[in-house]
Amino acid sequence: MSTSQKLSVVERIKTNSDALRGTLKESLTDDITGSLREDDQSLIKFHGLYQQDDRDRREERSAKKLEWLYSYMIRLRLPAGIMTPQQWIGLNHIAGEHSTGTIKITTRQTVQLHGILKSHIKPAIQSFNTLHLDSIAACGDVNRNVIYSAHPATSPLHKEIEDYATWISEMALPKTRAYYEIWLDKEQILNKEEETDPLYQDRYLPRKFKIAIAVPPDNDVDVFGNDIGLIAVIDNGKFLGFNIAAGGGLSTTHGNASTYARVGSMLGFVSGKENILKAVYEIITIQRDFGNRSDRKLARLKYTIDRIGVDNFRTELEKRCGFRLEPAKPYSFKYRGDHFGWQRNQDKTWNYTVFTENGLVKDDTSCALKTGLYALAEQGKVMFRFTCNQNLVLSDIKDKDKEDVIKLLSQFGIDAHTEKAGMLRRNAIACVAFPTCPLALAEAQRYLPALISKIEPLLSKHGLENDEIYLRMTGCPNGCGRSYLAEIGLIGTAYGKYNLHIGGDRLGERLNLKYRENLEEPAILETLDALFEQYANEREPGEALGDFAIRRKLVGGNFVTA
Ligand code: SRM
Ligand code: SF4
Repeated sequence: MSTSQKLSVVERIKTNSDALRGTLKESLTDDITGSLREDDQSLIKFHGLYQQDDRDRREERSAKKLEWLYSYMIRLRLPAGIMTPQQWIGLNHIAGEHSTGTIKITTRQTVQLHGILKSHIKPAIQSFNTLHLDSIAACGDVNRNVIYSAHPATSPLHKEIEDYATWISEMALPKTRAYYEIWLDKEQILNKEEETDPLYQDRYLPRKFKIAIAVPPDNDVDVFGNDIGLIAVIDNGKFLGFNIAAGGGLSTTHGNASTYARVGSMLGFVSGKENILKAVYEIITIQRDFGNRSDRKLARLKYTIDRIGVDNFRTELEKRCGFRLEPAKPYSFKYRGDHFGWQRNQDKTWNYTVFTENGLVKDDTSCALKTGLYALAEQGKVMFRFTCNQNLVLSDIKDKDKEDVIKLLSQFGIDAHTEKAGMLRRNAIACVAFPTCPLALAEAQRYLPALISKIEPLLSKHGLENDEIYLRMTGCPNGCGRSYLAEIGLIGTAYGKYNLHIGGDRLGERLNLKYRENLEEPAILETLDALFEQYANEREPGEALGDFAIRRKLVGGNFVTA
């Protein structure tokens, strides 16, 4: 243990949980309440679910002396974010039968369903199981969904490297059979030794853990915002191995100066499947053994690395691995957004990337997105790939099928919806926030589209409407929309108020810094108007907004770059 301080409450819950079973079975059958017993609310996260309530209805429920309107969010484990059309059809049905009906593509390349009532959790999980989908370890103090560059067309080696996402995800799955017993009614395990877990033991990790794989030239996964960032090194058309960065993390807590966002530190280069997996595994064990288990605010790997020091961390890693890391090899990112519309792959198949504003798949007056995607899945000629920018790539389309896909894209207005989205909007991200996120201080996905409609005229006024600018909004400083890696970050401080950060770079290698505090909408618009004017008039040729903000010292001090 790294600290002699008192363990946090969650540590006790984990070790006393009987391998994540807790009293979940009892909590589920208690129909007096829509909620779970307290400890089970922590444990259910390891099964990929969160207890939530409808925050829009809290006051009304409290006034009527009713329990809050509890429901559950499920998040799927989906390494590299890929689904077959059959799985999309199933997901669509499950969304309709058990949740609000809206499918939410997340910033970690998977999907969430919200508003699932307690009695619907088990049927929903059982239905997912028939589709070979699960939510094991999608949340909780374990390795989460392993994300992977989403665009097959940008690198000829995309398919070759893709399997690492699944290999790592499977290597880092908890060994407990609790998920199968509780949700799928599998027989209770009698010999507990069968689920001995050398990686997680009985205490799991001190905190959530995230791994991303980037395939240059794309950094669409924001590789430096992850606990482990693997950057594929490609030379002369050959995949050589990965540069490994560690200790990225994008959350802070307002008013707690010991918390900070951090980009991952480069540890070195590793080649060969066995050594790559070993290095990833041992980084996780170091965090397991040295991470802070007293203060959950300081428990992520970024704090462990800063406490130990990057060089000592590398030495410990090499000791555990039994081999040395080579110095990091050259790589070059060129783009971090999604490549919308049609793209041709090396294997002569096609992709069409659909704009999915803030990841919300539903029908509205301008586009029957959900119905259209269902029709495309029924047609069976596309694969579904989620992006970490909350969009969707319809991939693996054969030449002979392209016309059929075009017909459906047009019939449901999906192509028009994608093409008409302006540059700022299509690159923007907003987290969930209200009404389901219990930690939200301000709106995000319900508000950003309207705010962008007010920012777009300002861009046009200064001739910037076709510029590539990355704007991201989060309802609190946890950074779920990776707002600290944006050129413009809006970070909720209170209802209707945001800190405005600027100075992040276009490629996701430098964090932004706070520019203005607690702005309401009129002040946001006024500040951006002035910023855009200055940028339009004074930028150097080709200079990105974030780089301009740094060169002109609009935000000061220590710029943190990967
Ligand atoms: Fe997140 C907690 C939503 C990506 C940092 N995040 C939450 C919870 C579960 C709130 C809670 O703890 O009860 C949110 C659920 C809202 C809801 O109603 O659905 C939530 N996070 C999301 C998603 C859905 C945002 C989205 O709109 O896409 C993303 C789901 C990703 C996934 O599929 O796994 C999501 N969260 C992120 C990211 C971005 C990333 O990983 O690339 C971050 C910043 C990166 C990082 O981890 O450093 C992020 N979420 C957090 C944190 C702060 C963690 C920390 O280090 O302190 C919390 C709060 C916590 O863990 O205590 C949090
Ligand atoms: Fe909730 Fe904050 Fe994450 Fe947004 S950033 S989903 S408000 S925890």
